[in-house]
Amino acid sequence: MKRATFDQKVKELFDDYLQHVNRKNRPLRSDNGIFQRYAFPVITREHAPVFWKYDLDYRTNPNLIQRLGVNTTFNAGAIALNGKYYLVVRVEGFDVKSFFAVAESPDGINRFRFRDHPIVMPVTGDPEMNVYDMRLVSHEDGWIYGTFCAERKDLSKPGDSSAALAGCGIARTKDLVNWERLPDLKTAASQQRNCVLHPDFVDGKYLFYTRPQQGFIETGESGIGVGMVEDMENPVITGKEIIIDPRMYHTCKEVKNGLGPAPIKTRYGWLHLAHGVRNTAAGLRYVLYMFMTALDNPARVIHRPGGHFLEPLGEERVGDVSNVVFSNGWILKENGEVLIYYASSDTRMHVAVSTLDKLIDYVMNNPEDAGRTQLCAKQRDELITRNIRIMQEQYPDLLK
Ligand code: BGC
Ligand code: BMA
Repeated sequence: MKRATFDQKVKELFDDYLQHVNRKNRPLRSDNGIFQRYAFPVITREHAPVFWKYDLDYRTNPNLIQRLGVNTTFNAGAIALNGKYYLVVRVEGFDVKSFFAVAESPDGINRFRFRDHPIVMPVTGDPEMNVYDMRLVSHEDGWIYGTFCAERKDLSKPGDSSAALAGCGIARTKDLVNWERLPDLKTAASQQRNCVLHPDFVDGKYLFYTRPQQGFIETGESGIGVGMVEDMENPVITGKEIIIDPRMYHTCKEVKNGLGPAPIKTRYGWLHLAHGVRNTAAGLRYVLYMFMTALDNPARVIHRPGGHFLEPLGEERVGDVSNVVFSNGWILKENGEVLIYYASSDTRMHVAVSTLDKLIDYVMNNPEDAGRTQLCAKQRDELITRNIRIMQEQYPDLLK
């Protein structure tokens, strides 16, 4: 390529990038009264800066070839700091290694831009193969903690190139720039994924939501658990983890579940967002669901609306790992709005916007799963009967 063409192409790459990150998003009409989806994802791989992928030196890359591809940008932790909105995104290269990178937006919906440099996360004495799915929490102790999955090869099974061990990595920061790595969480279970730190001290201790599992993929008789840690510099769950939200036959969490972001405190209880997984002929299907735990005991579930909260729809259904929505970040704004960040199909980030009031109403007043088909049909039939009476009395025209 001639030098002039090279320069022109570089300029085009930067123009395309800017056009992409500056595209204004717009809300879609809500179809459930609970949240609004948005027309476009908030972060895609096109948000990765040009200089993360290309070698821009004409001498070493005269064909302007992409040297280090970015495959996906998904499963982001979220936090608001000093009036700005931050996502710590799981960025996966073509090499199938993920790393974390901070993206900043002025309003939490538009113009998310990655900082120039990704996080080069410090390692423990046993460096992991991969890290992913960070939960960010601003803890009462003054630190911002990131808990994430740290995955290593399972060396006890040398013949199996897929054998791996998942554990909970922990790092803390004040500014999302400098990260201090702490030892990985120690628990009785051989593997852990989806570990989340509760924002407040509970009886002077750190409370972790966990998801103990028997194998790398198989969770065993598990679910969302809770365990206590005394010292974050020696994070050991002593005693048994209690399962507070078990997976359950014939529900959206039949094969697996795990907590999403750290819960939000409300007047009525702790609001939780989680993912549930069902196995189907087309593979695993991931949806989001919600529940609430007691203010005086975050391990006691007090409300569990039946069914899922958000499912992969339309284009969201297709991607690197299709039929998946996953959330590990949300932000409560001062005006009571809640920005729910979710990734679709392990590929890109979206936002759904709700309010604390609507989420509380949803969690406290939507009915629980009635338990089996006949009772579910009856539950719906009762709603229909009540509605027909209301329609006869108040909207007779609608009955025609
Ligand atoms: C992947 C995760 C996935 C996990 C279990 C990991 O190697 O990076 O995205 O959730 O395997 O399938
Ligand atoms: C899980 C998660 C995510 C991912 C999902 C679907 O086990 O930890 O990383 O979104 O699988 O592939």
